[in-house]
Amino acid sequence: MQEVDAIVIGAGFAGLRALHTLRGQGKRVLVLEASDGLGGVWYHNQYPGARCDVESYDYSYSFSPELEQDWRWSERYATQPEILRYINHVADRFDLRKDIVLNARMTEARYDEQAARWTITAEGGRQWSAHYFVMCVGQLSTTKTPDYPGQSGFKGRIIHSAVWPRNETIDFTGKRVAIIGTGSSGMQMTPVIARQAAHLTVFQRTPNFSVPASNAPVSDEEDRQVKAHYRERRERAWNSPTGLGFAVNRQSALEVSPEEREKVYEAAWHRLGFGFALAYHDILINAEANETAAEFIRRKIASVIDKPELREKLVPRGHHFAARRPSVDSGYFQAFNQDNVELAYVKESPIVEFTPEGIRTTAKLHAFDVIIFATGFDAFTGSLFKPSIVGRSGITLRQKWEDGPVTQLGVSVSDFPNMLIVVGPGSPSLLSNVMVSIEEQIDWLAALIKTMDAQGIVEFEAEPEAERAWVAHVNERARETLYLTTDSYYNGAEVKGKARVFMPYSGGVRGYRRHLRECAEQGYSGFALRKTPAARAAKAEAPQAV
Ligand code: N01
Repeated sequence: MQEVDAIVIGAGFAGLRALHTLRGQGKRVLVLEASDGLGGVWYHNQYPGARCDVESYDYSYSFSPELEQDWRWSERYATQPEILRYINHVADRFDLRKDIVLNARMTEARYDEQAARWTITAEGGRQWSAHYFVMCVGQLSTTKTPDYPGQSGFKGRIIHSAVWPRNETIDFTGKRVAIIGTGSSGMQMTPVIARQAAHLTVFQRTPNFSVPASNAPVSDEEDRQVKAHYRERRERAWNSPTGLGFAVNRQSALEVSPEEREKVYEAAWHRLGFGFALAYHDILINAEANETAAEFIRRKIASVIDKPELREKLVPRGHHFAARRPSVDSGYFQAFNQDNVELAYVKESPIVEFTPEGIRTTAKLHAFDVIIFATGFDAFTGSLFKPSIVGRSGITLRQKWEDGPVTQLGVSVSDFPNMLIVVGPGSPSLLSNVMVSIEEQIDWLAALIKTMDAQGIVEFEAEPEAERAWVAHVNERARETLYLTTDSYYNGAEVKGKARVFMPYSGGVRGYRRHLRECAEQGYSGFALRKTPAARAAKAEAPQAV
């Protein structure tokens, strides 16, 4: 069995950063990646129209000023192929590939309490032993696919947006296509496929809020400007609520005149994308303030939809703006003005079954050649529960989190020493520019490991009392927001039977950063740091049999 200092699971943005950083500290690191390529979600989500909804300059690594200066983003919001090129460039530039094992799906991680080491097993039985175990598996990588009666009998092709066929260009020309789901994936795909397909039917269950991307090519002058002030931009992102690089309006939406508000919203609509939710500081915490934004967006959406009967169905109602993840689109609503695009509103006419020809709803039979599930993910915990992660005394992570995730600072779990979860539950993760959160947590882990090395510590472990306090804090911050007012993947509603708890930390990137810093400054408060593994110490102290 190969022995290393750290095993990292997943070769997406987080895994590559963990490898580079820990290796830079002299550690022997190995990344195990289940698939045959680098990039994580950006490798798998190759659906037409896939692009990031955080600006390219912010959705990129900050650890290397040379990389920042050399890489030239071509668009404000990078497409999936461009992001994948960036990831591969980073892998080559920092010579990461030699420490990445592809096609190695971890099936089990088991903690050896006496040795304070993890044994990692991959499919096929290959094993590794590591002192540190770092889970970088993403929050949106375990797909969710409905199972309708007759589904397997459909004669055409079924594809999930997040497991898009690679090495194949799917041509929708002349095809009758269905998209089920209107989250970010469905909304991004719709206008692109609508331009190709003979007929496109979008199955909508919940109309989603969306703000236009206002995407554009990056000019040389813009590129020069950003690069001349990149540090300041990063500082702004690190000290912002969500890790986006623009200043946040500290005013309340309710303390300004309707005319002034309209002006602010109008400007945000054309420029901020996802950041529209920060046009006023109380949009996410005050229902009345939120309604001013929601009403503006509804008006904007309605204004681009030609058919009045469609307008009624597509305009989002019934939940607060951004209480569920809104989308950032490029012509989603306008696509419904095309004659070849149809809306099937499944709340009015539910899907009854799949037939060999297509989908039968309570209203009619729709015939299709291709059906695309854009139905999302088992978020946050899906990929953490897939393998068996076995901690102290044989307890699995799934058992430990039966009633919902419990963490210290969103990075560590008691009974699972020397394990770190990157951008998992209890951290800003999906409520932040995830790149900021990834780098933050990995730098924090790297500093912890440095301290451990310097002090001869072999085992770190979250303290249960600190975990209880952190979970209480996460819940308290969530209660201050509007996130709990509706069902979403933020609170476990996306999968039947899943623990219904609020998953991410809504206290903001800046606030979270302060917690991590204070923890380190206080000698890693809330963590036990041990020079002898707890189990070995307990054994030594136990009375000897005579
Ligand atoms: O998934 P989702 P996604 N019948 O869970 C519907 C990130 N992302 O892949 O809302 C009919 O958001 C479901 O309906 P409802 C981003 O964080 C980022 O689109 O549950 N419909 C919903 O409409 C995003 O939030 C980018 O009622 C069914 C949709 O499927 C996250 O990934 C791009 C159904 C699922 O929406 C997930 O996005 C893409 C059923 N049985 C994704 N089951 C960018 O950076 C589910 N639905 C731009």
